[in-house]
Amino acid sequence: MAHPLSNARFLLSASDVRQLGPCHAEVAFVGRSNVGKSSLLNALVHQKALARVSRTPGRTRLINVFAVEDEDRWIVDLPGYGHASGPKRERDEWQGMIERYLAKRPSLRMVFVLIDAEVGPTPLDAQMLEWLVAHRLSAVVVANKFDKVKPSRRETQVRDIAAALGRRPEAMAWVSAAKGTGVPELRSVVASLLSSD
Ligand SMILES: Nc1nc2c(ncn2[C@@H]2O[C@H](COP(=O)(O)OP(=O)(O)OP(=O)(O)O)[C@@H](O)[C@H]2O)c(=O)[nH]1
Ligand SMILES: [Mg+2]
Repeated sequence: MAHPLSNARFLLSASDVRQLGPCHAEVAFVGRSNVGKSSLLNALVHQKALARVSRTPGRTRLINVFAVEDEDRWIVDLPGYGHASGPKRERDEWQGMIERYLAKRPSLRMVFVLIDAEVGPTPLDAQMLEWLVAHRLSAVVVANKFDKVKPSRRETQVRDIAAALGRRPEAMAWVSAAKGTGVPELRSVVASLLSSD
């Protein structure tokens, strides 16, 4: 068998959930702008530039859909929330776009909520997690940029972040999209979510 998630390809971009047809299974990546959603997605699918990576926060402005294995098994890269720049009306539009997508996809099996492992969860991250719980959606917290946490601080940081979110550290993913730490484990989780019936 080929490596899991090795044949991902771009399927379409949408500005509204209503533009998406049905699919069999999908998982989505959400998180603050610049937290590394696109980078992590590229790392997970073994491609350098499938999802666009940017130094400019707020770059991914559309719902980007990638197919893995079959046409109807999707990984969805969502626009980042909480960037400071841009008109408020535009920011509200993106927030609405994300929430409508999350609320309207019965095939959505898991939402991966990325947080910055160095910064820790922001109020907006906590709000997103509460929103997901209120809407009965399954979510896994993925702490990315773990490479930026000094090795001597990692243990404390893991404990503090998990405590702040009221989650068990083992139930979270601790990864570095840049260095590849934790990526194979997360890849297996994503692959099994998408491949089951
Ligand atoms: N050190 C480090 N940098 C990272 C990591 N992951 C992403 N980055 C960097 O963080 C910046 C933002 O990455 P993106 O993948 O574009 O972030 P995003 O969440 O998709 O951003 P938006 O699309 O704007 O919401 C880029 O400069 C990446 O190179 C990581 O694990 N470690
Ligand atoms: Mg992005």
